[in-house]
Amino acid sequence: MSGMNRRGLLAGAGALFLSGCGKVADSAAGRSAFEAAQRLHQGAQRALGGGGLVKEYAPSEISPYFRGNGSVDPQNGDYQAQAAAGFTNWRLQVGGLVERPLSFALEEIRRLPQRTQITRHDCVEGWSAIGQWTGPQLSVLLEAAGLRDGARFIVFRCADNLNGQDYYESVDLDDAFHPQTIVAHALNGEPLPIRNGAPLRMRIERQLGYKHAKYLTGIEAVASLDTIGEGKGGYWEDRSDYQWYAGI
Ligand SMILES: Nc1nc2c(c(=O)[nH]1)N[C@H]1C(S)=C(S)[C@@H](COP(=O)(O)O)O[C@H]1N2
Ligand SMILES: [Mo]
Repeated sequence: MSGMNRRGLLAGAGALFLSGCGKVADSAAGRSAFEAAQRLHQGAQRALGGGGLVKEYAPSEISPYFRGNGSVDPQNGDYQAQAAAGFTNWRLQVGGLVERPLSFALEEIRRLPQRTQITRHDCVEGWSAIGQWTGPQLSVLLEAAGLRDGARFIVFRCADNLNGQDYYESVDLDDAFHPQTIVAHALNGEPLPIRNGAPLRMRIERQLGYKHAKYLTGIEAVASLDTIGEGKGGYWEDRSDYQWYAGI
């Protein structure tokens, strides 16, 4: 099966599990069937070669405008002051179950080995956009910090507060170490616009849009997601039917 067909097949499977999820997930039985289906989807994607790269596009295919969604101009905390200062004081903390907790300034993030990729972002709300993203691979940061035994998930902390709750997300180590999982500081060759997550945001290219945490302040290795947020691994996972494994 070609990469394209495989991806098309999986996108179809993902859409199946995502569409109408409100109804299916209403009953307890429906929910457990739904969760079993999700595990099947994850297993199927991994069995088909989940380590493969998603499609990358040509510069001519870049969307003229990459819209913002969810938080687009955080008003909480000191975000506005940080933005006014050109994010010169922004820090990205890497901690949790690591050998060496680290703290990066933006300049340090820009000096790490970089990856640039042109990919399509798919939001579960039904829109897509193609953009070129640049930043270090998350694996570079995780290897610098050194994961400790027992680390199984990577949690992303964000500066924005959406409807009164801090946005956060998480992935397993398979997605964390995937070559196209990067900490992006640039979109289409320019520093990230505020609406798209300035000054740092995750790109997790095998996953739906809500997994791509914007306004990134922290990366935390954990053994379990049970005590993070409401325990389902992400802002939307905690308060909607959006699934933690949002593979496309
Ligand atoms: N911190 C944070 N990250 C976030 C969101 C958000 O509201 N806050 N929205 C998510 C959703 S649903 C999508 S589709 C993408 C949108 O990215 P964009 O604003 O660059 O289009 O960011 C995701 N990451
Ligand atoms: Mo989204």
